[in-house]
Amino acid sequence: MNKKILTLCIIHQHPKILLGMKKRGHGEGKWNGFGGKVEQGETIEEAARRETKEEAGIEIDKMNKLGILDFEYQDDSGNMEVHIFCAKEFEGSPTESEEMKPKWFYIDKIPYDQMWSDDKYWLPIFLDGKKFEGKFFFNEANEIIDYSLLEIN
Ligand code: 6OG
Repeated sequence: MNKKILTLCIIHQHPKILLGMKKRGHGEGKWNGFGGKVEQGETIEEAARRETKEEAGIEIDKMNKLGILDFEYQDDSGNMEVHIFCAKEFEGSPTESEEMKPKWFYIDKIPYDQMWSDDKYWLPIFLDGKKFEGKFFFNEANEIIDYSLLEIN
């Protein structure tokens, strides 16, 4: 099985989070954090910083890894392990890129109906500042067929 390692970074400045509308590729038309594949020769944290800079034009220094999620597909083709980071501070101002259009959302107005279907399960734990680990199984229509999710102390 060939599992890709990816990052996902959400800026949380209470009571708001910064998300981006994915303009192309995997997840197009969905709001999500910033992130992508870890490249050879970089650490997972370096990849998280690079992707956030590329997609939203902002620089992150301190960040906290809150979650690791496995996404598995029936044919194993798109399986991934996603490392989810929270950052409170950043430099620069969020700027639209070719890939993402950033926007702030109040945490009581998160657009779950325009996000990946797993997000409504783990994002509330993330917003509490808690750590979590989980696995989501998707069918070919990108629907969740099974999942497990654990909060970690
Ligand atoms: P590129 O392939 O564009 O990076 N991603 C997901 N995020 C959530 N919340 N749920 C999913 O459910 C996801 N599948 C992928 C990981 C893709 C970006 O999208 C995230 C990366 O940040 C299936 O380089």
